[in-house]
Amino acid sequence: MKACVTCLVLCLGLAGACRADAASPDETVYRASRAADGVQHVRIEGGAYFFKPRRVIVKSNVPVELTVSVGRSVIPHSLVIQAPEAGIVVDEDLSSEPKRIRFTPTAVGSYPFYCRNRLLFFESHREKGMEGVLDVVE
Ligand SMILES: [Cu+2]
Repeated sequence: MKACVTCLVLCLGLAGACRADAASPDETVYRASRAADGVQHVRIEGGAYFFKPRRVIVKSNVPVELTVSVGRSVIPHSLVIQAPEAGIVVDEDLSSEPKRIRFTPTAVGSYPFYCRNRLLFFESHREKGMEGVLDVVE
């Protein structure tokens, strides 16, 4: 009986680890589509130290509206996308109040988005995992 309990705990632990490694696609990837208003609406939530989803796929030459917020916390966060070649330059401080950010991607490619914040000499939030990828597709 004891062996079974140990085994069960071990199995659950392994399952949990697997899930954390390869979270369900729905949570990590968001493929935007054009809404009735002609805009691709994307919701991104952030926190210490993540963005969800981590990968966002949008169509080129269709307006995008990101609605970005972070959980209530004393740690300040931001969202940066530096892709002027694709018409995307974002550098915004975030709060629990959702912030709307609009742009129209003009070039296909994979562009990183991340939090630029860092506390003193510690790792940046980006290094701690607060980053993701914006994929602009045809
Ligand atoms: Cu941050």
